[in-house]
Amino acid sequence: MNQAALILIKPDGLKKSLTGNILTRLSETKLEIVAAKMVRVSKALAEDHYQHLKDKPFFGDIIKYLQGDLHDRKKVMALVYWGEGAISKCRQLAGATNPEEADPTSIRGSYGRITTSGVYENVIHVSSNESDAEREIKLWFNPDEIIVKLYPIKAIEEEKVKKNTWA
Ligand code: IDP
Ligand code: MG
Repeated sequence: MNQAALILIKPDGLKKSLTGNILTRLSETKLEIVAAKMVRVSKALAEDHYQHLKDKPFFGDIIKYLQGDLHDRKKVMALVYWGEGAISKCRQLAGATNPEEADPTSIRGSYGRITTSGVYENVIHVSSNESDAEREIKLWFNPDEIIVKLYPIKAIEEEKVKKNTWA
């Protein structure tokens, strides 16, 4: 069954210049990339993204991590991978959450580390299951930014919306 998975190349992945390596590894899945963009992550977006961890002692640290405060790289690359078994295929390549426990040939095993303050810097986010993927994709992308129709949409008319265009 076709599935969608949200992938984030986190600020440490960008700072370490791993974008190409990570995308090459993910291309082994033969999945299709149906959305991609660079995002400057607000505190609200980071907190929404990690809402399931808000009671954990490391919550504050992972919010700073996703916002790029730990790496002087205030951006992440967000992508949607789509195809048969997308979530398990991408999570398999990503490896375990703890980079020290991840298969050494996985993306996290190859490139992740644990900081001295205990944050798992694991270079990539992959959605855990279909309901998380839907929630996360809707958080990070508007429908028009995704080239396939993943979830139901509705048309709304907005009046007097101010937006930038090319000068
Ligand atoms: P996942 O990214 O493998 O789905 P989650 O449990 O959703 O794992 O955790 C989100 C992120 O929070 C992880 O990718 C990692 O960066 C960080 N994290 C999770 N557990 C710990 C921990 O026990 N110590 C430090 N950081 C953690
Ligand atoms: Mg998770």
